[in-house]
Parts: sequence; structure tokens; C-alpha cells
Amino acid sequence: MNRPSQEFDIRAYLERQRDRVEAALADLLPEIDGAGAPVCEAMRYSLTAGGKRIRPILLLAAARAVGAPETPLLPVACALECIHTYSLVHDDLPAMDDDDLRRGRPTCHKRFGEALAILAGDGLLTFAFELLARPSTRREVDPARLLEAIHILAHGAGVSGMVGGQAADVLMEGREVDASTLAYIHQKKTGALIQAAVRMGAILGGGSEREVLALGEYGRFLGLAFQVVDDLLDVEGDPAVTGKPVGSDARRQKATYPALFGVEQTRRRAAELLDQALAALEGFDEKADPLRAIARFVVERDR
Ligand code: GRG
Repeated sequence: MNRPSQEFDIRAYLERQRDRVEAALADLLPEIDGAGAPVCEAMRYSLTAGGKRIRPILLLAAARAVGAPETPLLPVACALECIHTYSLVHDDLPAMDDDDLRRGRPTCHKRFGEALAILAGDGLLTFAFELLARPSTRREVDPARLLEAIHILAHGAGVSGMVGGQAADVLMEGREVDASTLAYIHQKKTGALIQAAVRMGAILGGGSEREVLALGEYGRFLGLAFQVVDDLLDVEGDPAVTGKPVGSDARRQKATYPALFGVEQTRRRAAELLDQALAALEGFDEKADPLRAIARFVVERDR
């Protein structure tokens, strides 16, 4: 079942799904009046700055792979993107990466100031959980499965996942990192949220235990591949396309896969992870074709 699906147009699919997620985001975003209104503007600024929307798209694709309709899950998919965007806003802050540009535009703190950027990140993180627990979301999905999905998301985004990985990354800056520490950072900082996206889609879509396990494996390999490729793009990506200067991770003395193993081995590792992700989908029918195509896209992407 893992034959290359030449007929699947991944670019058209990603564009269509991105449009759906962006329309839902525009619809769901909060507005407040009065003196605090600029924090909403800052949240909207960062959320609408573009981006691949790969995490919400993965959630929807995992639900489809287990035979569920995607539309009722759009608010949950948007919650994931809110959490991802908060992480980027905070990652760009002077206390972390101190970046001026994100997705080709001034970073949130450059545009709104540091205090508002911190609050916009906090607002996005909190709003994600508001979206998940809203009555309108609860009406659309099985409450027990929704609760499980919320747990998976909080676990993947918090100290056991993304926050823990980011902390390790920050603490290891400028220090020698061995392969197992690098794997820890990759798995937590980037992999955990991507794996959570896939597992949430599988669970909310009503997947069986076997399906949820298999899709969790797919998400784990894909999350690792995502970060390995991100490291490669830092070394050999086109800055006009990636939106960041070549070698910016290396200059910050960040732990990266190519720094530790070289470019050739990094490419081999990405290909190996792609094979493992695809192998986890053995046993799924053509409804999992979007997941197969996304995995190939993640490894072959240029941004
Ligand atoms: C601040 C708690 C906290 C966590 C930050 C996401 C993250 C953790 C750091 C970003 C640093 C980074 C570039 C990590 C590499 C992988 C990654 C998450 C890239 C950005 O995600 P994409 O490529 O971005 O999905 P777009 O712009 O497409 O949404």
C-alpha cells in the first residue's frame, strides 16, 4: 500500500488545506475592545504571517486516514497552529534566538515590542485551550476522545515535549552535544508537537488502538525527519526561500545534525526516517495517501 502515489498532487492538496485552516483561523480568532486590544492585533499579526500550517494539516490528514470527516476538527487543528505560533513568537524573543525576521516579516517583538510579544505568545497558548474546550468544539467530537487529545497536546507542548526540548536547546548552546542529547532535543523541541498532531487526528477521528499506535509511530519518525531537514536547510537552503540566513544555527553554536554528522549522513538519515514513517503506514489504504505525500514533502521541502 506504500507505492508512490504519483497521481496525488501534494502541492495542490497542501494549498487547499492551508486555505481551509487559514479561513477557520480568521473566523475563530478573538477580538477584544479597549486598552488591551493591541495584544489581539499582535496575536493576529503572527498567526496570519503565512507558514506551512503543517501541524493542523497533519491532524486533519490523520483523521482522514482513519475514515473520519475533517471539517468538525478544524477548531482543534487551529488550536495546534496557535500553539506552534506562540512557540515561534517566544523563540524569536531577545532572551532566546533574538531574531528580527520570521516568515519574511519583522518578528512580533520587533513590530509590537517585547512585552506585547510575550503576552501575544501567552494569549495564543491560552486561546488554544479555550478553543479545544469550547462548547461548540465539544458538540462536534466525542468528549472522551477530546479529553484524550487535549492531554496529548498539553503533554507534547509542555515540559515533557516542546518546552523541555527548547530548554535543553537553550542550555546546550555553545556546548559540545553528543548524538543522544541531540536526539533528545530534536524529539522534544520539534518532534513532540508533530507527533501530537498526528495522534490527535487519529484519536479524534475515532481510530482503533492499532491505528492510533501506527499513526503515532508515523508521527514520531516524521517529527524527527522534520528537524533533521530543518538542520539541513540551515546549511544548504536558499535564504530567499527559507527566510533565514545560511548557517544561522551554526553561528549561534546550536546543536545540529549536520554539525555532528556532516551533510551526507544527514541526508541519509532524513531518507531513512522517511522510509520508517512510510513503513508505519503499511496496512492503511488510500485514505492515508495524504500522510504519505506529506512525509515525502517534509523530506524534500525547500523551506
Ligand atoms: C519557545 C517553548 C518554545 C519553543 C520553541 C518551535 C520552536 C520551539 C523553536 C523554533 C526553532 C526552530 C526553527 C525549530 C526548527 C523546527 C521548526 C519548529 C521550524 C518551524 O516550523 P515550521 O517550518 O514553520 O512548520 P512555519 O513558518 O511553516 O509555520
